[in-house]
Amino acid sequence: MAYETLIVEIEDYVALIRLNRPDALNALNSKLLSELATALHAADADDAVRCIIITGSEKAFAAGADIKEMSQKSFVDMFSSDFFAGDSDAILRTRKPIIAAVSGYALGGGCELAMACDFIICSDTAKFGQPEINLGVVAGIGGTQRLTRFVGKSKSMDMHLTGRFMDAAEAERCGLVSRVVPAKDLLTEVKKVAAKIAEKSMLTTMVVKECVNRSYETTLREGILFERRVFHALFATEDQKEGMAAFLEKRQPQFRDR
Ligand code: CO8
Repeated sequence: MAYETLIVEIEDYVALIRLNRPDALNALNSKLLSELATALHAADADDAVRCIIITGSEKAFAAGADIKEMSQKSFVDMFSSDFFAGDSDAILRTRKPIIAAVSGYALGGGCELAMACDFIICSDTAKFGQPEINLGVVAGIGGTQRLTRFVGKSKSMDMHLTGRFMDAAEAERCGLVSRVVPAKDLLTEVKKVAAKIAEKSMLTTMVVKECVNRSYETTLREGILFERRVFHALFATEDQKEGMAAFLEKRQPQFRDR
């Protein structure tokens, strides 16, 4: 399918979704978010996809929600359309793993989009920020909630209240990103990580996602019980038998996602 604001390529079981509004530093407008929701839904349903990467350009992952599109809207416009709600939630409905590959600016909605992915790998040029305060607004796609869970209250307050940018080294130090790589190697490295994930049982991969995400939604005791029950349940799968047999037979497992 052809998109106006995205470039999608599927290769070796990995879907690479590139945000493509170069003139606006990949600012997120309604068209882009709706196309992203469609692309994620399609990738989730496609047996040829086992891992998804969302990336931008070298200069910008995404410089935020599109300020031009929003600037003249009223409260009634925003509220009655529940602006961005359905499409920005599409990422949460995606069951396959999603890696954000961030180079350059990931600001406002761009930082929020990256944080909504399962994990973030960034280049050494990455700059994260929640500068909405400079526009007289607040983050609106989860930034005040997710950034606080990633980096703690003090740094989250600092970022949201001052609107300052955080560089890649700080982002790695405080746990916002899982790895930092040189800018020229970003996609090669992220594709290698995606390929590694794509080798696993898709069934188990989706279960891992559910378990880790559960830790954001529930108490520790309930989360641990959920994890233990899921662990027990996986003994009903062929992939558990295959994974453990392969280990004992000193060979690579052949998972069949069942
Ligand atoms: N929206 C629209 N256009 C943008 C955006 C944006 N967020 N960011 C950059 N652009 C455009 C610029 O207007 C410019 O276009 P033009 O050439 O037509 O003037 C082009 O991209 C290039 O930008 P700059 O010339 O500014 O490039 P610089 O290298 O000088 O600066 C920056 C790069 C620092 C990234 C700068 O562009 C900037 O500060 N951008 C805005 C960052 C920002 O404030 N982001 C937060 C936006 S608000 C938001 O994300 C809220 C999310 C929640 C929505 C919730 C809905 C429910």
